[in-house]
Amino acid sequence: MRKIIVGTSWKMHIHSMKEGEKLVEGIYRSVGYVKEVEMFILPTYPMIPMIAKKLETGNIKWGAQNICMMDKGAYTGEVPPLILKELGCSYIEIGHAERRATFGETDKDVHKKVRLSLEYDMIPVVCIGETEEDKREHVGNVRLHTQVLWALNGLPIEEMKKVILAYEPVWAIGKAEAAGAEYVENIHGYVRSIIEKEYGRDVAQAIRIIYGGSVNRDNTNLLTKQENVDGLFVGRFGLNPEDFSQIVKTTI
Ligand code: G2H
Repeated sequence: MRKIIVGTSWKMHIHSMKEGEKLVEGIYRSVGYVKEVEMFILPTYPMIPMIAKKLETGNIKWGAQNICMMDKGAYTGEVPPLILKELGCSYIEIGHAERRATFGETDKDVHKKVRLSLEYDMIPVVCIGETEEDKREHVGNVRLHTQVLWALNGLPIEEMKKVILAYEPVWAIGKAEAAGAEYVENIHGYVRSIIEKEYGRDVAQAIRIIYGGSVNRDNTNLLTKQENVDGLFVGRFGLNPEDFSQIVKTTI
């Protein structure tokens, strides 16, 4: 039985510590003690210690929106994974479409980051998803197949089961509406079938596949009713405690 998980990435939408404090306090007040759903917040790096303090008690975990491919050395501007672990991060977002497009992150980079996160005992939340162009050219499934195999390639089976895949079709990110529930269910089923074919049924049934891309309080109901949708990854529409808690509650 896969536990439902709802996470939110604040991306770079929260522009000050004060704003971050207010938001995390509101979220904590409204869903901090929900037990039925696993929850996490991914703020920007400098906010992590503040978030960790605010979420010390209760059931909401936290993490980072990225991790360095290397764990130490002369890498200006990067953050050592051990520090993320020391700050209590439980989840690491990897390979978001914005990072792939704007910062040139490749499948190979994603793979290195997945390994490093697991090595430091943090759960990788690996974003996968086809672009608008992939969809138009009918190569969306090929894209997903490649991304899934790169993410999981060669991991020990027990480690592999910890990975969370976040299906975020690039064409549905930052839009008014999420992808349709039936479409999402089909893709999640396909992703699970890729895993089953490569690594067996046990792993395929254990890995959680969540949906992200313009999730809002009005479109979660149908999405989370789908058999292969194990949770949600929320962006803009979770930047308000009311909305985030509403989204969490629809998954229970
Ligand atoms: C997609 C999502 C966050 P938004 O990246 O998972 O962001 O809901 O703003 O499209």
